[in-house]
Amino acid sequence: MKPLFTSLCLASAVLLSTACSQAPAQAQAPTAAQAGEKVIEIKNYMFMEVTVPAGTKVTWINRDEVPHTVVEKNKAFRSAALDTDDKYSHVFDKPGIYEYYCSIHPQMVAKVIVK
Ligand SMILES: [Cu+2]
Repeated sequence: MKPLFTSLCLASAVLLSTACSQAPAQAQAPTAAQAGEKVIEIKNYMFMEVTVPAGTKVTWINRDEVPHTVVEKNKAFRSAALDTDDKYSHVFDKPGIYEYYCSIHPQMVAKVIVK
């Protein structure tokens, strides 16, 4: 009888500790809702400057009748030539200031500030 009693005790101890350790694992992470998507329209040979939280997906849309590109100064990202209404997206995971320009019209400069 003694071995059976011992194993029953062990089994209930395992059940108890499992039930206890599951509770904190089910708590939800509260940070996921902050990052979203931000749209930048390229218009009249100009970008828009934006400030976004880390994790944001930024999408550029070319509203001009000429092609533009989106090229980061330190090559963090680089789009192909965007024709009218073409889009390009980049997800900004790390905080920082990202200066970029259009390689076809180098006077077009702007920045994305990631907090
Ligand atoms: Cu351009």
